[in-house]
Amino acid sequence: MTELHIPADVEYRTMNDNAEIVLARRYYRKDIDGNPIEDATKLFWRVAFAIASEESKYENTTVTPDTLAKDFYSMMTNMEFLPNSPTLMNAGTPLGQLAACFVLPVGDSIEEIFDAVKYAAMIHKSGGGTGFSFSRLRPKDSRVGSTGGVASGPVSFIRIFNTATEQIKQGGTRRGANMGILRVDHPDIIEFIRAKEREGEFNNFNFSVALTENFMKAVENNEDYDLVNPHDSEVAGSLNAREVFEILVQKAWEKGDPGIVFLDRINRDNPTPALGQIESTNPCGEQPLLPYEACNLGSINLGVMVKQDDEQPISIDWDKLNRVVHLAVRFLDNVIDASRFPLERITEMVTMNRKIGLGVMGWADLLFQLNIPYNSQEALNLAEKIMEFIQAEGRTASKQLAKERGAFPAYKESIFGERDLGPYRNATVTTIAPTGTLSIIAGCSSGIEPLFALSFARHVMDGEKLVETNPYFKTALEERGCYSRKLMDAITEKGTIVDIDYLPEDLRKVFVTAMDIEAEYHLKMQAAFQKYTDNAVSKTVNVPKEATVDDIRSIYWLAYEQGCKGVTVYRDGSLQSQVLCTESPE
Ligand code: B12
Repeated sequence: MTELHIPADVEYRTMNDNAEIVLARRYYRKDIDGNPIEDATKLFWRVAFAIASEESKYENTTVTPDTLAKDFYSMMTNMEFLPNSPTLMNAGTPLGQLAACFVLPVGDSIEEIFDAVKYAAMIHKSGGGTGFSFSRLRPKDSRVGSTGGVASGPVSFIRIFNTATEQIKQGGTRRGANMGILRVDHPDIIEFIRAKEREGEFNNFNFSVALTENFMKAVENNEDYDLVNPHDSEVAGSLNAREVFEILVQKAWEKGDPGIVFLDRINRDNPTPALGQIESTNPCGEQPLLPYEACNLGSINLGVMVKQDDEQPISIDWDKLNRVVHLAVRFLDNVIDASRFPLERITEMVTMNRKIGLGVMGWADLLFQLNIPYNSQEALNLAEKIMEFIQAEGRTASKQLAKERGAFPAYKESIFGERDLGPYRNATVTTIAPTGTLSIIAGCSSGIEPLFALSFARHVMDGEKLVETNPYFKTALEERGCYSRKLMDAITEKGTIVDIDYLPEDLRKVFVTAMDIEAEYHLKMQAAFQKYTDNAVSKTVNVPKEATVDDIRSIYWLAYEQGCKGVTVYRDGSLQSQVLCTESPE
């Protein structure tokens, strides 16, 4: 690789310790002996330069690539916005695959199943995650015409996808991630719901049951519903909807899996129904896509979208947020042009719709600074206000790009074209991702999640332990004269301060953690952001160990009532090996 020239006026940047560990292990380019040949400055300049260079192919552009590269660089190194991991890893490199989310179809034949395994492997190698619906596969034990034998059924084939994923360490970076979806009316649904009973099985998958509105009504009325064999569309039996729902809830209570997705709802928001139905999302649930579609995401760090004038209290800096939204939309649209996909079919689908997914991270950090408890009506109102702003400005930016570069090619046959809403450059603009690694790099709270704990250990990258204490919390304690080593030890053990009654009441209200927050507020927060998000919102409702099966049932039901597109739950301690734990002080 030729050495990339960094202009003299590009400021050198260093990262915080945890970010540096993650970047060094997973993101910096390496030589053949595995030694890093990049630092943070080089990495971000490589990305900024590669993405800005795409600008030169548009005649009507309103910006120059050089200035744009510097703007992109500042936006990323100031941790105002970060693109998804494959863009950070691969922009400006020969691989050049920059999207995080893919959905692949799985057809009902050995050839089609193994094609999907192969395509998934190619995507995982480049750092992307894959979602599949297995609903087209004929059920277990049904006849296979060509051989006279019997079929193995979806669950058995998913095992092959899981094993293949296990073996591909994404170019030495990370293991692949998958979403496996099965419709609730598939005859093998009970086997699917129970598939993750044994811990460690299907560990490279998130499982979700695709619930239909008909099914939810049948649960409500305690009725039976039909199971349909996808191979011949014949009714293959029936089950009591309430009983199926109960098993689903019970399994989610036991092991955190399966989650649920509402397919009818997702398809109601499908911007291009003429191109096909949506049958799956990406691994973490935030990005519904058509078969063979891919999407690149990026997240704005809300924690730094604030200002403090004179002696005024901290407030949201709407001008800054506006500037970053517009710049980020241009960035993500350029990523589509810069990206090279492992399959021609994917390139075709991506360039037809040009979907992008701009979202947020650092939401809990923002609330801390504004002194607003996560579990309050005020926080819900602010969530709607911010996301409405981002969606509206994001669409304005996409319209502006359409003027410069043309609408997305499928615009005319899209719901926007039919309603004559004016051309957009992108079929979708907003998505809220979980931002696992990105939030570590940006040093902020992840996605729209509350803090897991005020001080906690993350067990990451097979053996690395990153201890995190929320900086806003530490500052607040210091300002109020409450900071002491003894208190910090107590907090590291418990993770929360709600029960530490000698701390000021207002601190205990504002600095709430995932486990302090009533499940209802987790859900309402997801719904508040979903209201103004084109795609979907990734959220895990984290509940304490003591949560009951009834609690999980209420969460799933509320997700349905609140208009969410899906939801995932996790009860603390329900898996023996956990990623996030509060730690006893050593
Ligand atoms: Co997950 N997942 N996940 N997940 N996942 C999170 C880690 C988290 C914290 C989300 C939350 O807010 N609750 C919880 C864990 C709760 C806890 O520890 N207290 C969680 C859970 C509960 C699950 C599921 C049970 C489904 C669910 O949400 N109910 C399943 C279980 C998987 C299994 O059977 N082992 C699940 C599945 C997944 C998929 C979609 C497969 C991907 C992981 C695959 C991949 O990317 N290669 C996934 C992701 C990406 C995440 C996420 C969003 C980011 C992880 C990350 O990149 N970390 C985090 C949320 C977050 O951190 N914001 C949740 C940073 C990098 C640097 O560290 O060590 O490489 P890493 O990360 C790896 C591990 O975190 C591992 O995969 C990561 C990538 O290789 N992993 C594991 C991911 N999830 C889980 C869950 C468990 C229990 C274990 C042991 C490992």
